[in-house]
Amino acid sequence: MSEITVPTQATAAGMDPELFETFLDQLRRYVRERLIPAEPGVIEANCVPAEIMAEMKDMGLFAMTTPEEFGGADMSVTQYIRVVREMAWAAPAYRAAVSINTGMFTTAVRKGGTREQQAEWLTRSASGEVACFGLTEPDSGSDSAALKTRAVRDGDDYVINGTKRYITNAPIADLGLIMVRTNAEPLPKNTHISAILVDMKTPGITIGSPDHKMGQRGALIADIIFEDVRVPARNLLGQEEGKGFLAAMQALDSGRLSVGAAGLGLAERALETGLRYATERKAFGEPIANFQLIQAMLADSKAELYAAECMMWDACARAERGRATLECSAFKMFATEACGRVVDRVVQIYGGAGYLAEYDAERLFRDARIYRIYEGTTQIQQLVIAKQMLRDFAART
Ligand code: COS
Repeated sequence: MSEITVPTQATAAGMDPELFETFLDQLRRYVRERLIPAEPGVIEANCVPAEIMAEMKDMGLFAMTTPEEFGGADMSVTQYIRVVREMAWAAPAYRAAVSINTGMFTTAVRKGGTREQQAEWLTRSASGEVACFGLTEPDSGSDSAALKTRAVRDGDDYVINGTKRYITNAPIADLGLIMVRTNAEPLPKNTHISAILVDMKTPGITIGSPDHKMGQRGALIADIIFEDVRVPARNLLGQEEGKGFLAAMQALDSGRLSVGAAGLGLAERALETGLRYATERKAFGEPIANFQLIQAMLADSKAELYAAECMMWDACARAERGRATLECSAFKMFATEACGRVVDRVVQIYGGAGYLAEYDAERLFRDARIYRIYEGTTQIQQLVIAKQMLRDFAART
């Protein structure tokens, strides 16, 4: 399967539409015939096997959103998010391995990096060097602007000290975009925060042991500890202090589309599983799918996923036209909450079997839970949406 490659004939609106649809069909087959059957090994070893990582690199999955000039396919937002949704039918570990590169890392470097930074770091990211995105810390999650990791200028370097927490891909990362405080005191619009590109092999960086999580085996998260880590000042994103919060928020808009699509894909798979079980399992002498209370759960799930899919198309189209913070948050919130309801109903349809580890329903239920939390909790999405609504209201009254 690894001979599939992302074609690189990008147009102004992303990849050539026909080539893209062909690629998406091939990817769907790769997910069904290669990634899903390999899931037990991912779960057992708690990592994506090296040969699958190599295949995903060869296929160009790390380069989907990179501009062509830096070795990528330059997919549009819609195309990329449709790929994420397809990948999310398989265990979340596969998407986690590529999506920091293709989502938050590439978005931030494309929007905020200098040309030299883009040439170096986007090329490395596209070639499959795994990226991580360091925002969260032990004492700052939702309140990102309160982060404490310091970067202090010293000659031609910045010296970084601090700890990042729950960082996806930290144990396997080659590249990092790390949010740091370049001013001890808070500044207006959070301009005390800067972003810095870090080679993760730099002396002074220690990676904690991978955290034990509720689900999503193989998607690794860990602490990153910086102790007097010297990074060339030319690695400061945009070569300007104070741009880090903006870079993080723009990257999170993209990350929220990706998590919304991941929730949608996982929920679609769960519903397919539930539908099959309902037609095969018999009670009172007939398939349980014949019972209207089972049908109600199937129908509610289908309707919610249809709504989430419509939001996905619209939010992506808006993000292609400009800033779409409200819609990215609304899609992420709705799709991941709907995903939570769907996986819960699927466990219910399975009955007692749904509580057993040997059935997919139990694992999908656990894997889904984090989608309502990372890249901003549902409650943070509510704040983002309401802030934008109140601002728009004030502007027109
Ligand atoms: N796009 C462009 N610019 C943005 C932006 C976005 N999505 N979000 C914020 N900004 C810029 C704006 O310039 C903004 O000022 P104005 O709104 O006055 O124009 C400025 O940044 C400050 O933004 P804001 O006032 O909203 O910052 P707050 O400190 O109030 O923080 C929240 C806002 C809480 C929403 C933010 O900290 C957040 O998203 N937290 C959650 C972090 C998260 O998702 N973590 C999960 C893991 S990270 S991988």
